Formats: sequence, structure tokens, C-alpha cells
Amino acid sequence: MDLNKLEKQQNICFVLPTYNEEGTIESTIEQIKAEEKKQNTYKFSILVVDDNSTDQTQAIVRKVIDSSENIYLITGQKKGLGDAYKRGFLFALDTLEAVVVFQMDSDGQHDASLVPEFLKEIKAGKDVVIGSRFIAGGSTPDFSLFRLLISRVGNLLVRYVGGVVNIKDCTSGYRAIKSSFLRDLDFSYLSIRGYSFQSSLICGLAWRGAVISEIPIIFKSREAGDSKLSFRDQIEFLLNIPRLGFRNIEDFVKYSLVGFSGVVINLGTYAFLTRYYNFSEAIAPLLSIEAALISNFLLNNFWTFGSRSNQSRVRVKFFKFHLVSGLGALINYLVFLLLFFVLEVHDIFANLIGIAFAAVVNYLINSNWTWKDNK
Ligand SMILES: Nc1nc2c(ncn2[C@@H]2O[C@H](COP(=O)(O)OP(=O)(O)OP(=O)(O)O)[C@@H](O)[C@H]2O)c(=O)[nH]1
Ligand SMILES: [Mg+2]
Repeated sequence: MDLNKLEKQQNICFVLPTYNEEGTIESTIEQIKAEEKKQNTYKFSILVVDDNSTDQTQAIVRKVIDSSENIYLITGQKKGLGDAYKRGFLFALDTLEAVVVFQMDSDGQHDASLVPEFLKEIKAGKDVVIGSRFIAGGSTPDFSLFRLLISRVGNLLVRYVGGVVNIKDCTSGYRAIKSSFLRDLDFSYLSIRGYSFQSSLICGLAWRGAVISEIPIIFKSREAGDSKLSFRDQIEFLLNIPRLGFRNIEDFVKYSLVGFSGVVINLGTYAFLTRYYNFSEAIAPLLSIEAALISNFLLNNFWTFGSRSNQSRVRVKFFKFHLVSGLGALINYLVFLLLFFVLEVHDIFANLIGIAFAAVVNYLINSNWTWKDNK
């Protein structure tokens, strides 16, 4: 059997989201088509997902469709880049039956001549390949210092809160993804706007065990038109960060129950030491806090996170847990000071919010660092 011929039938779909990209959409399509001609392994199809552009984007795409094969256009209302991608993915999977789906911008910022590099990685067994600006060889030569800072800090947040520390560029819009992994995803969980869609998607893929690699890209300025990503996208990105850490609500409920049990242990030990053993009020709290920490640690280690595969030694986790708890106490204190002295919130309520805030931060760090799942 001619293996090449068999593979030739496999379809790779490039999903190109557009909103007012009349200056670049045609050349983007042409460059992808040129890459198809250079290889004879796969059939390329191109899906433009346009959200009712007010310029000539749709007219240009329709003209290109008339003169070439395997180019498709779907349209919809503008709700955000993520929403456009969801519709595009479903079309690529269900209607076009693509085996690999590419995400790519339509403004000339993503160099189509790198497509063979992505495919090399896919053929080598990777499930997801990211065009990365933040690994050796990658760069963002035209970013302002401010945009670079936002991008870097944003990536750090996603990596550490989302538990994907090894991925250097979580918001890149240039990726190749094996369809089998996309099919498994619950799209309704993913946010709909720009950067936050990209980060939720990559976390979702990583949590499902996708083997992910990065290849360097140079991300220059767009070739024409204006940026579509707005301040609103940035706000949604920030609001979405905690969600990335809460992928497993059951773990958080267990963690909270352990936290409550710690309060009981803390109070009980204190009462026991002061009433039965005459410990002083200066020493007893130190021992009761440590008793609660030990009990919380053991319950979290063997119950809350008991099923996680984590190769760290128990004493390393024990040390990390203490560090995180110290940080939690500091956060609790600072939030209390801010609310009580600056915002004049009632003291009990201020402390309650401080405790809740610290509990959430503690959970996120413990879940993604102390007991990081290495599956
Ligand atoms: N269909 C659709 N496409 C969108 C939407 N928002 C952005 N896009 C497209 O998504 C791609 C990425 O958006 P850009 O504005 O280029 O974002 P960016 O690359 O971070 O910003 P620049 O560097 O300024 O270009 C472009 O092809 C846009 O046309 C949307 O709401 N709907
Ligand atoms: Mg762009």
C-alpha cells in the first residue's frame, strides 16, 4: 500500500480568525497554500472564521474561495476571539474531519514558512506544538516595554497558577493541535475572549495529558490594520487566572474541610495544653498552631491530594507546606490591615475576608506547587 497516498488523505485545517483584516487575509491564505505545495504528505484546508467584519475581509475571502479549493468561510457575531475559535474548531473537527488543527493569526504576524517545523514535531509524536516567543530563538522585537511586561507577567501567572510551569508561552496564538485532544475538551468551560481563551485552552490540553513542545517564533508587528485585543480582553485574562487553578473543585472542597479541622485541632490543643498541663499562653499557641499544621499536612497529603502522582519527598512537601502557610498568614494579615484601616470595613468581616483570601491563595499554590500533579 502506498503510505504517502494514505496520509495524503489526512486533512490539516488552519483556523484563521478575522475581524477587519482586509489588508492581510489574502496573503496569509496564499502563504499557507504555498506551504501545502512544498510537501505531499497532507491535504491543507483553510477555515476563515470572520465575525462580520465591516471592511472587505469577507468579500476578499469569497473571491479566493471561487478560485481555489479547500478554503472555507464561516461567519458569526463578534463575541471574542475565543468564541470564534470554538466555532472554528467544531467546524474543523466535525465537518472537515481534520487530524491536526492549526491556530494562526490573519494579520501576517505568524510566519507560515514555519509550518513544516510544527509538522515535524507532530510527526515526532507531540500532541500540541506552540510557536513560542519566550524560548531561545524566539522573540518579540517590536513589543513596547509595557506590552512585553504584560505578556511576561501574564505568562508567569498562567504557568504557576495553572500548573503548566514548563510551558514558556501560554498565550501564543500560533499552535498546532492534534484533533483527538481537541475533541476531548469541554469547550463551554473555556473563556471566550482573546488571551484568556488561549491560556485556558493550553491549560485544558496540558491537564488532559497532551505532550506539548515549543518551537521558537519571531513575533513582529502586524502587517496592516489595527490590534483587536482590547483592555476588556486584559481584564478577562486576569479574572480568568483563578479559574485556571480551580480545575478540580472537589479538591478545593476537601482542602477547605481540612482547613476547618485544623481550626478544631488548633483550639483543642490550646485548651488541652493550658488547662491540663499549665502551659503559658505565650507558648501554647505556638504548639497548637504547629499541631494544626501537622494534622492539615497529613490529611492533605493522604486524602485531599492523595491520588496525585508527585515524586517529591514527604519532608520537602512538609517544608513547602509550612512556607505556603506562612505566606497565607501574611496575606491574611495584610488584607485585614487594608480592609480595616484603609477601607474601614468592620473588623470581624475584614478578618473573614482576609482568611478567605489567604485560603484561596494557599490552595492554589499548594495544589500547583507543593502537591503538583506530575501525571
Ligand atoms: N473572528 C474574530 N477574530 C478576531 C477577534 N478578535 C481578534 N480576532 C483575530 O484574531 C487574531 C489575533 O488578534 P490581534 O488583534 O492580531 O491580536 P495580537 O496579535 O495580540 O495584537 P497585534 O500585535 O496588535 O496584532 C487576528 O487575526 C484578529 O483578526 C474576534 O472577536 N473575532
Ligand atoms: Mg496580531
